[in-house]
Amino acid sequence: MKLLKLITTTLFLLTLQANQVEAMDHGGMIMDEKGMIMNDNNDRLPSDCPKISENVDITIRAGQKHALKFNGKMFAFDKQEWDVKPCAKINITFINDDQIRHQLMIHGLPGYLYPQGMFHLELYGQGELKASLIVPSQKKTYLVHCELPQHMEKGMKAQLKVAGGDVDLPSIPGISEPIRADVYPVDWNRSTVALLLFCLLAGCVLPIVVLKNK
Ligand SMILES: [Cu+2]
Repeated sequence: MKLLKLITTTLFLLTLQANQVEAMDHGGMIMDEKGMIMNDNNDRLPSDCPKISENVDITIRAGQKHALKFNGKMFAFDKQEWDVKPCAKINITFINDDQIRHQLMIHGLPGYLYPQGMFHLELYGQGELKASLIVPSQKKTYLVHCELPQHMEKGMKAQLKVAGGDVDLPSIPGISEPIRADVYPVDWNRSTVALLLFCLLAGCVLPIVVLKNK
């Protein structure tokens, strides 16, 4: 009896471990403890594409260090624009250089291939994911972004163009102007003017005092 119990427990534990290691695959979504891939497409052609026109390997890095070149931005991808041929297959390697969660989402794809028109990679911290998509033949610009709160507003926005794209999307760092630029209004009242004059005066006088005392 004891032996039977031991065998059953061992089998149960082994099954549990196997389930934890194996990534979960729910329809178009593959998920494990490091990240998630949604709507990976290696071979299903868009209805307007007789065949794949080209294979493009693209590495996209995400992280705070990529935003350093853009004033006022905090997060970014290492590139803000990609251009591929109609019916291209894009093999994406997504690398997160940060310790925080980032996503790579591409929107506006045909819904019969990509549910909700979306291709989605996500890493909960530093790491790497690989997945592919095949784009239709239409000359179009697709939004690429990270949808975590404030990440797109803080710079994690880019565009994927097919055949040169049909438009430049707004607020792409280094590429296009925002629809509404950030404004930092100053309330010019007596005290702010007085404070400004005081700072100017202090800035002029202090160096003289310091130099004289040397
Ligand atoms: Cu992000």
